[in-house]
Amino acid sequence: MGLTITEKIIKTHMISGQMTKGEEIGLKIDQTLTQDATGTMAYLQFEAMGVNHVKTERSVAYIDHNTLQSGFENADDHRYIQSVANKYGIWFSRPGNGICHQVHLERFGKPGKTLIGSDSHTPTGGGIGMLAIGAGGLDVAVAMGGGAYYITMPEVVNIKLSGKLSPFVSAKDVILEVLRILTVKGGVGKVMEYTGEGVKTLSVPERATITNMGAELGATSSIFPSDEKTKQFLEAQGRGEDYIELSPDADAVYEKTIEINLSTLEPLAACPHSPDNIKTVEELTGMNIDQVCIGSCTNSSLQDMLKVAYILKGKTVHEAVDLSIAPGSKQVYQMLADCGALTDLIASGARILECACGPCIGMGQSPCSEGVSLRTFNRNFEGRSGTKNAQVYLVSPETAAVSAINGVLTNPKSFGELPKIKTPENFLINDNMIIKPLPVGAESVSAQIIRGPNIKPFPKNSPLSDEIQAKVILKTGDNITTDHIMPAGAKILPLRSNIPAISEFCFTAVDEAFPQRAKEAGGGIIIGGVNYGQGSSREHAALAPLELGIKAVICKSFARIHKQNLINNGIIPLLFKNTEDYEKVSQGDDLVFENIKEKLKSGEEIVLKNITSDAEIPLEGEFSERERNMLLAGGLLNLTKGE
Ligand code: MIC
Ligand code: SF4
Repeated sequence: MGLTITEKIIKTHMISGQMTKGEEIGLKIDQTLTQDATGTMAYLQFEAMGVNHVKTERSVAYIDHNTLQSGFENADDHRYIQSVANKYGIWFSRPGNGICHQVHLERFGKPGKTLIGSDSHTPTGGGIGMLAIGAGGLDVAVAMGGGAYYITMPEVVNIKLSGKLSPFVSAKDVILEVLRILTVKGGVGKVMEYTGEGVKTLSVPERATITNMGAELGATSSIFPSDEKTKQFLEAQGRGEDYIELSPDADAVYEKTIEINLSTLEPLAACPHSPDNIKTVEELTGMNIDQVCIGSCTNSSLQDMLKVAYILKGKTVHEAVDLSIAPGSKQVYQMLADCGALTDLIASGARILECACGPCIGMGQSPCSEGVSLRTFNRNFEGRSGTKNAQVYLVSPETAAVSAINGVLTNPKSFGELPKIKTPENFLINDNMIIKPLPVGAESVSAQIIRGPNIKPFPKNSPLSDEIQAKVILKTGDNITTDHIMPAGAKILPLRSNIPAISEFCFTAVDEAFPQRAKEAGGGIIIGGVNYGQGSSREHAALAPLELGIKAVICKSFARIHKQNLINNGIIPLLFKNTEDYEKVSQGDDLVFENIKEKLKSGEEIVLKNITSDAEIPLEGEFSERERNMLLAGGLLNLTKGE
């Protein structure tokens, strides 16, 4: 039987398990990446593992999220990460060099390799034919130490592209169409593999826009073949030797096939507050807008920026609109300057931001009250922009730029002509902002780690007790995101390496009193609905609840990375066996799990007793043996250290 691209990469990297759908498999990881908002924790955990040098082919630490330095905290974190990187063999991409996924694609990504990153948009690397997966910081730390990364053998979905995008319709519209079809839950447990004649019409950066936002489907990853276009891109990046050809076998078997004809797509928008709430731009045309933001790891390539510059050339941003633009990397920024396109952006009145995540993670540019913001980003969760009642629409760079001039949401097709912007023959290569680490040796062993006062040890769990008795501290609805659990933004992000301090903000987006209530009760249990923990990979959404004494989360279904983060930290993620039993538990109820330790060990059914209502509720735990052992030990670090 023929293999898909995903299966081919898995096959050459599998350390344990069977390639049978639903089985746990262990993968050898070739490359890792971290960013600064999750990196400090990942490196503190790496240090705790006592390994003296990374064992991967390439590990890179990026500084791109916490770049607003309104106090010492973020700058201290950057110093800490730089010193760890230097000592342990990790390449360091300095602040100003760009967004991790964009830079990784340009300078390090290699077809056929595995990459895990402590950021949910790591699958951007699938645009260049890598099997790239978002993971928790602890998983990345383990992979840096040479350990396997475990996933459930995914189902592979074939997204077969035909035709060719019309002018003003872009890669962003392709992934918005996929989100319309599959929704934010549609990718769970799956890898989206793009095939078909239409693939050849898309450049690597366009492919990367699509694989990037595959994260919003809840997918394990998304991947494109490695072909002539990949070769051209790598050659233009001066890395022709990294090219290998990679395509599915002619008789590869897919779980299902979704056909999309690129020629028939129209400009689309994801409406508030979910990336799958899709309408055509035409339907929304004429809507007043207050702000436009262009950039983020989804849409900040040179190609995207050149299209925007072409549209803005000789125009002025509408007086009702505030436009900001953040190029994705120093390479993109400098090339825009060299060809004069930056002048067009500046002249139009756009506010040029540094090459970083910026507004995407609420680091500045929060919209006005009830403001309508068009963003080329990938997430429009409520409050993520920093303004709770803002209305964020996700659109393509073309739609964003044309609308910024008109002051209302506009179908970009009305603009007129747009020349086809090709990948340049040679990108400008200057890696002067990437620091090579010390080679392993006496110097690296004695190198000092710089730890500022904001860097506090991470919370540690203890081995599981025989019985858990606790209160329901919070009951939530469906689709709770990690932005709800652990909000980001300029005020909270500087506390990413200080768990006691950041936990004061845990769940405050949903319920201001949560941290206090949890502390007063000495911890407790959370009840959730469907797709609990979707969105970001932030481990803080498990570490802060751990700090507040949360023992278990019971819900209807979990998002993949968050479930893993809970297990890694010894918080038990359980499912209602019958989803209607969700109704039998209320906030404030007293619950007990008798013999939980024995039951987890033996795999016997876990029954929850609701003391308050006297109900008995059967639960399910979907765990591999390795995961059971982690939960019994109180988390992955305890298990690794044999505690
Ligand atoms: C995000 O887009 O939400 C982030 C910030 O990049 C996160 C990581 C984080 O919370 O630090 C992600 O997507 O994993
Ligand atoms: Fe940064 Fe936004 Fe991309 Fe997350 S989604 S990595 S915050 S640009």
